Amino acid sequence: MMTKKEIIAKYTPIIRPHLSEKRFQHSVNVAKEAGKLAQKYGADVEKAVTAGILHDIMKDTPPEEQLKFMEQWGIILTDVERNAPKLYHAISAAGYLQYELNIEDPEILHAVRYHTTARANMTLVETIVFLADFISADRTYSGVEHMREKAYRDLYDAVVEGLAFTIADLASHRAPVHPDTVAAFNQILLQHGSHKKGKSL
Ligand code: DGI
Ligand code: FE
Ligand code: FE
Repeated sequence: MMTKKEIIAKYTPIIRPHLSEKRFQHSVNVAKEAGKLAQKYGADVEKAVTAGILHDIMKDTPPEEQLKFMEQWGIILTDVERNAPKLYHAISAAGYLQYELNIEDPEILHAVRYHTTARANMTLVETIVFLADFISADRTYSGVEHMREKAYRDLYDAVVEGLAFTIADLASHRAPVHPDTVAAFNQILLQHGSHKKGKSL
């Protein structure tokens, strides 16, 4: 068993050279938030904190460099992914964990891989890392306090709200929405019954 502090201390020298000061602090904040959410919801705290500290390790790496790494590792992108450089960092980070850090745990790898798009039927750890990225201490968007409160009241309600925001924001900018994002939204709505609160369309 490692404590949250020990996990953050272990991975700090690994992520630090890859990241700006701001992005480094964000990563630490997401790790701490993921640990808190994991405790609240009875998820594996070590996996949540590990995925949290590592989730954005490739965020400050130029997209072309990320593409080269992904090619080396045999990672094939879909058309939507190839045309959205902002999506590269989650996919290339999962590759970095697997092939450079030799992390084998599929739940940690998936939590990193799907932290931006989400996907249908996420595990509790994946769900928690996705949400921790939305509500970490450095987030300042309007409504963040409401999201933080919701995250500790109803995990899936908060995830649906986050996904709805992301989908609406992408649509408003005429940016392609990743199929995994739509699938996550639909699955959680249908499974957790939030659709009953909405208008019947
Ligand atoms: O890396 P962070 O800034 O902490 O957060 P993130 O990994 O959630 O990245 C957010 C960015 O990813 C934001 O600019 C919107 C973009 N994004 C999220 N979901 C999708 C997406 N872009 C496309 N094209 N499609 C998606 O489904
Ligand atoms: Fe990210
Ligand atoms: Fe992030």
